[in-house]
Amino acid sequence: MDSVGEQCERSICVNNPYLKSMKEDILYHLNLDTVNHDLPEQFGDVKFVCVGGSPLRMKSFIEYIAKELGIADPKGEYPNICEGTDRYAMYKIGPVLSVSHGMGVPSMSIMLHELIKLLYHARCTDVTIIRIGTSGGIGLQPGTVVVTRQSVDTRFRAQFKQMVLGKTVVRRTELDVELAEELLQCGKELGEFKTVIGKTMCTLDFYEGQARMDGAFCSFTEEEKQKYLSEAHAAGVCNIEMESSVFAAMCKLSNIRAAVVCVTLLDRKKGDQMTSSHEVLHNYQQRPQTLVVHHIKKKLNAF
Ligand code: R2B
Ligand code: URA
Repeated sequence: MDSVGEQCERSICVNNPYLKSMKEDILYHLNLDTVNHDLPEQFGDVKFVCVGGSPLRMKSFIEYIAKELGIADPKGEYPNICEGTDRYAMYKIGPVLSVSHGMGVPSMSIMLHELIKLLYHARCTDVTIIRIGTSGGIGLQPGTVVVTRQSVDTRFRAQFKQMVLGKTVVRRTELDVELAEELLQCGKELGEFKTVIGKTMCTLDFYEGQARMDGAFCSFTEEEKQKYLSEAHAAGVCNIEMESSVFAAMCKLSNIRAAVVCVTLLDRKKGDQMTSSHEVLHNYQQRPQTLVVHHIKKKLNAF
């Protein structure tokens, strides 16, 4: 069955009637295409995709999960599948794909268009995709891991606005409830750090856009900042980052079970700058990986 534009239960939905008639599809920013690569052969067994901002972090993630699943490469070699482009990095081990997405909504969006088509061309089924990342917390102890229930915009609405032909298209940003609860449960089982579930606010900027007063410009007072963060907190926002909205919206459109798991690096009510040591920050960044690896191991053992 061809799933272009059709409702599909277990497979990847792409909703683009023009894809069908293309002789070749070039996934430009991933340096892959449908003519020179056998995508079903190379990627058909993918069940879990983990995405995160930094290429280095996504390389260390694949090394870590390979070890945990007992399928580590004896030579410790994990080639970057997207070698030849420095836009994104991609690694694969068994059913797990690890992909970097850069910083911000546009970078995530470009990567996701091509990743979703890649999974579609590869005829993958039952795929789960999880963003592992960092964030600023609101009223949480730094190092707390937040599983996102819903990504919200800067007015705390569960929506993502995409401009198409100069018009605003509004898309929903809820994430998979069951998967979020399962990940929360994994946090409890591990018992190594605090894990909570809540709303995540997605912004277009790290500085003024996240009510920071330490950017090159600042157009508001400390009092106004605190008022805004308190409003966000009252609306159920636990943390702030920069990609979850488009991630949630696009995964929902393509029928992929999706989750966002971000560690909080600081409490934004208490400050703006990253004052923790490099070591502490590194330890925090490991936490979403630990949680997600635990989840994947549980799922694979259940098969
Ligand atoms: C979290 O961290 C990055 C900014 O430092 C951004 O990609 C995000 O969402
Ligand atoms: N990433 C963000 O987007 N904001 C923070 O405060 C920390 C990490």
